[in-house]
Amino acid sequence: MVDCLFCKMASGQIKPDVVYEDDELLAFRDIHPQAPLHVLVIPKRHISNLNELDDTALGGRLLQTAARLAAELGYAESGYRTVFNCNNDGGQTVFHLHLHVLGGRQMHWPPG
Ligand code: D5M
Repeated sequence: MVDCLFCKMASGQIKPDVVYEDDELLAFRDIHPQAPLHVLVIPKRHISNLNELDDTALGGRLLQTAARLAAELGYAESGYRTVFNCNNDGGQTVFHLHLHVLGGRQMHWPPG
């Protein structure tokens, strides 16, 4: 999608701080980290948000990649949180599907 920030990252036009990449997925550090670990895992193909995710295998790979990265970066045992924000009430600001992976501090419930 022409004007999508995360599509530009997926195509290499904009270079984020990448922690993982394969043919289908990209993971990079959030520019405004909300925790010591704050990584976003995205599909390279444009999907606006969770409402538009029609590929269960891709959804599974997003989740597995988040868990694997959290483990590789040292947060499996202490714990971490994964979040998909969807649309206005969900707090979504970038309309390209992304899975937040947050760790390194105590998370709270309910979330803000
Ligand atoms: O989360 C969108 C997230 O995207 C938010 O946590 C900031 C992050 N973001 C925005 N611009 C960039 C760049 N350029 N690099 C890395 N991270 C970025 P949402 O769930 O839509 O509120």
